[in-house]
Amino acid sequence: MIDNAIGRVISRFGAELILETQQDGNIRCTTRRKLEHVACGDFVRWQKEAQGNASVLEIMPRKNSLSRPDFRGKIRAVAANVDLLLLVSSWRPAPNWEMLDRYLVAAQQLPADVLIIMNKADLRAQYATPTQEAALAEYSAIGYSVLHADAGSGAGIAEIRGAIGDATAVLAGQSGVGKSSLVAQLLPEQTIRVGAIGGTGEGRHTTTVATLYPIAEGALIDSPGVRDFALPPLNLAQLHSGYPEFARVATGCKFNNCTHQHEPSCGVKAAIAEETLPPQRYQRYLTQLASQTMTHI
Ligand SMILES: Nc1nc2c(ncn2[C@@H]2O[C@H](COP(=O)(O)OP(=O)(O)O)[C@@H](O)[C@H]2O)c(=O)[nH]1
Ligand SMILES: [Mg+2]
Ligand SMILES: [Zn+2]
Repeated sequence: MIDNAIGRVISRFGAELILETQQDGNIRCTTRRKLEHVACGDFVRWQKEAQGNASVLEIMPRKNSLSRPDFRGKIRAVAANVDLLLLVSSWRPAPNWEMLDRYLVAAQQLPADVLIIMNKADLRAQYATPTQEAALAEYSAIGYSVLHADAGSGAGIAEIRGAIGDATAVLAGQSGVGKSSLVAQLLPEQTIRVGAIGGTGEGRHTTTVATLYPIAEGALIDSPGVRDFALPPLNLAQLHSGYPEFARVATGCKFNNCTHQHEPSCGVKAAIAEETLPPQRYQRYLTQLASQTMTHI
């Protein structure tokens, strides 16, 4: 009997994929050809084999994919067909705003919607510094949605579930901020591996493979923690797409390829001087600009 259908990649172990299928539930599936690039969230065409095995025939075209370097430094897609990035930070480990900014640029490139989640709300009073509070307030002022959550008490969980709706959402953020703990709250029927907290307040890398969990009408992807998230080389317009607060004032720049750094008659620098733009974001933008190998300006 030959059955031919579309399934979605839930996770991958070497050459073996776990697929979510309509008619057979979750199945193990081998890849015939080398499907090097298949990622969690991909849709694939699969087929039943004579011995009751199943194999993948092809990867369907993707809407988009979120990529980052693996432990060998090789750029890999970790999630495909992404609608929403859940960007998780916490008060301990301390927020890494540079990384959050890079994820916001990446979200524009996908494109995907964004929800900024500040987890470990229970540690806010104890650990949040005035500078960190000001940095966080900048994101809301720009117009990003910021949600305070506590994976311990369950605060914010209903809001996160509501934000996911029927979307495919990916949890992203430093290791130890509580991504897997949020998954455990969102999907209490699943067994989720949560990192033991170390002396540094940072969880251990216990999430070893990217996994897609069905949630209500949508899907939620948890992936192994990363130390950092690097952007691919971008052009200036692509980089600027991650700084929507510049757009309004950049109309005052003399040059339309203004980098808002050293140019005369720069609307962004003027707004910074007048304190009408968020200053911490601008300072980090300059760092990001300097670290980017501009493919073209
Ligand atoms: N105090 C506090 N600890 C949390 C919270 N969420 C997660 N943790 C702890 O933080 C550590 C890392 O959690 P984990 O979910 O593995 O983080 P991940 O690396 O982002 O997946 C674990 O010890 C969790 O128990 C929270 O809201 N409050
Ligand atoms: Mg994890
Ligand atoms: Zn400018």
